[in-house]
Amino acid sequence: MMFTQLVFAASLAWKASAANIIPISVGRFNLTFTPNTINVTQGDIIEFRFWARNHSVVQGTWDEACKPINTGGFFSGFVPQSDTTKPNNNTFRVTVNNTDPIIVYCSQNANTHCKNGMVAVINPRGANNFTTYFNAARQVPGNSTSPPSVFGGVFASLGSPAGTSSSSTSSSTATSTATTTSTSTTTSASATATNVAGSMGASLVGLAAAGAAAVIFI
Ligand SMILES: [Cu+2]
Repeated sequence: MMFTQLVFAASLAWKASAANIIPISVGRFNLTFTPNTINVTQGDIIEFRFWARNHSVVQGTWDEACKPINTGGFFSGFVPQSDTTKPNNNTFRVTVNNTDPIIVYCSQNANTHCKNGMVAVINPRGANNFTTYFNAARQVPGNSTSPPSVFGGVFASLGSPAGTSSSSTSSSTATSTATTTSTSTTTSASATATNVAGSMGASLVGLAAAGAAAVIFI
């Protein structure tokens, strides 16, 4: 009896802590996010799945289209994928810390993905919606901007449970110290477990950028 109760309590605790993982496909259908508008609740995890070509996800600002938000946010780096039949196994997960509208754009400048409409809005509100940002992005004169390094999310294998992160991105052991560097404030991205993976991803991205940017997947 005691044991049963214990198990029951444990399973409840597990359920309470399990976050929803909500997928967004990046570049599955040409230069788009699918879906490009989505409502999520605080604590949900957005899982960006990278399809063919070489895309990224950046949190944008309403002030200037195709530019990163000044405070907080996230950047996945570029995640190339050559297989056109499935997404890269390495997904980028961002925990939503509040219900404010969150802009997402792809910062790939070959074929100016952001300007060409590769944008999305999470939790739109009023005029802060997909159409507003899409139209603003169309007016951008040139390239979009990528933050200098990966941050604000974790890389995790497709299908892995919430709370896990991929160890395949790097063999780096720089863990605890990196966690405290940017505790994001207002916006959206989780800054808890994130920066560890952020620094791991950065090295991955460095490789990817060097190898792939000049080559094919755009
Ligand atoms: Cu893109």
